[in-house]
Amino acid sequence: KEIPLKYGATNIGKRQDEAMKRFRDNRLGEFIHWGLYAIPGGEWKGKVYNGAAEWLKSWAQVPASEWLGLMKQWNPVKFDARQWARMAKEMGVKYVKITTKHHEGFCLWPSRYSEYTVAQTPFKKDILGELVKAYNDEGIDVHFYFSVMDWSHPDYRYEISSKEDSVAFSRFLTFTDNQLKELATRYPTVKDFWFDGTWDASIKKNGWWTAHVEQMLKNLVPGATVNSRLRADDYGKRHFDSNGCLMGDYESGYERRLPDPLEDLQVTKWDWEACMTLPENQWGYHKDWSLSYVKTPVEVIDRIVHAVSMGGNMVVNFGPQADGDFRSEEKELAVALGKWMKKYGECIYGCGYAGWDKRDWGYYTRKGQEIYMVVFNCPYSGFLDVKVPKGTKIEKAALPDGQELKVVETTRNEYNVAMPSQNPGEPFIIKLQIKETSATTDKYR
Ligand code: H79
Repeated sequence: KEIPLKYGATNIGKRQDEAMKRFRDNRLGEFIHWGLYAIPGGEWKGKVYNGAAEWLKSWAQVPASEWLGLMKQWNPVKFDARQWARMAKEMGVKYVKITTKHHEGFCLWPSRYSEYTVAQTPFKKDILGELVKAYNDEGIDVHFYFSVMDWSHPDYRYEISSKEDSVAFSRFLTFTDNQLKELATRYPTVKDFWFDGTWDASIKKNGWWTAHVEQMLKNLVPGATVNSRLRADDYGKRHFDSNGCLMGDYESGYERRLPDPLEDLQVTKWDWEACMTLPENQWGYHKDWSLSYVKTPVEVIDRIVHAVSMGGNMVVNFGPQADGDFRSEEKELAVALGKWMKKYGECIYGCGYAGWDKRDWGYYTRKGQEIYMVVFNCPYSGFLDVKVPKGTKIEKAALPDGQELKVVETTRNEYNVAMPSQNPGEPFIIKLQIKETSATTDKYR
C-alpha cells in the first residue's frame, strides 16, 4: 500500500512536455570533466595513482588548502570554447554535460559565494560562460553537472552527529542553494542539472532539501530537467521513493554500466541516461591511460546503441588537459564517432525501445513505424534472424542508401534478412518497413 510522502516523486510516469521530449530525442551527449585535477593528472608528489584522476585529492590524502593551491597553476592557454563546441558538433552529440563544480569545490564560473573559482586564477575568464555560449551557438544543449559534496567548504558534513554539525550543514545547504540560483540565473539557457555527490548520510537525512532544489530550479528555469541522483525522500530513500516511484525526471544510476538487454526491460518504463568513460574509470584527465583498458570506437558505439535500444540516453566522457586541449586519443575517438553518427545517426536521434525480442546480431531501435536493425555481429549463415511481435509483418528491408535486402519468412512471426552482399566492415543499420495488422491469415498449422 501507498506510504504517504511529502518529498517523494513529483511526476507520475514519463514527462511528455516539449523540454523533456527534447532531452529524450537528443539521445547522445558529451560529458566534460574539467577542474584542478587536470593539472596533476593522477600524479601527486611523484606517485601515480591508478584510481580516478578527479578523486586524486582523496587517494593521496591532500588537504583542501594544498589542493586548492593548484588554482595558481590554472592557465589553460590553449582553451578555445568554439573549438570544443565544433568538435562536439562534428561528433554528433546533441548536448553536453559540463562539470560546473566537482567534489574538489573549484568552480568553472566566477561564483560570488566561493573563493575557489576561475576568477581567482591566472586565467581569470568565465570558462563556463564561454562554453555555454559556444555550444549554444552550435545548437548544442548545455546541461550542468554539479557536485553537492564539496571538499573545499568547511561546513560540508558527511553525517550529522551533533547540533553543531546540523547548524554547519544548514549553512552549507544555503550556500549550495545560492550557487544553484546563481548558475540558473547567470546561464538561463541551461536545460538540465545533473547532481552528483549526493550519497552521504547528511543529504539522505535532508530529503526535503533535495525536493526543494528540484522545485527551485524548475521555477527558475522553465522546462528544466533534473536527474534522480539528486533526490532522497522523507525516509532517505534515493532515486526511487519509498513507493517505488522514480524521483526527478530521469534515472541516472547507470554509470559505467548498462541495463541487461534481456533481464532489465523495466527501464523502458521511465526515462534514463547512462554515462561512460573511455578508460575503465577515468573522468578527469589522467596522464597515463596505459593503466587500464581503453574502449575502441566500435565498443563506444555499441554502448550508445545499447542504451537507445532500451529507451535511454548515453553520455560519453571527455577529460580535457590542463592546457585546454584534448588528448589525441579523445580527438581520434571523437572523429570516429562523428563519422559513424553522420552515416547512421538516424537510428539514434529521436529513437527508442522497439519492443522486439533481442537477437544475437545486435539491437533494434525504433522511431514511430520505422524499425532499425543495428548490426554488430555478422552471422556465418549470411542471414540475420528477426522475430516479430504477433500481427507484425515485414514488408521491406533496406540499407540507408535504399538498397533492398532479401527477406524470407521462415516460420510464424520469424524472418531471415539477408546480409548485404558487401560486408560493410563496421556496425551498420537496416531499416525495416513493417505492417501491423490484426488480421488472422495464418498459413502455419
Ligand atoms: O564525476 C564522476 C565521478 O568522479 C563521480 N561520478 C562520475 C560522473 C563518482 N565517483 N564515484 N562515484 C561517483 C560513486 C561514489 C562512490 C562511493 Fe565511496 C562509494 C561513495 C561512497 C561509497 C569512495 C568510497 C568514496 C567514498 C567511499
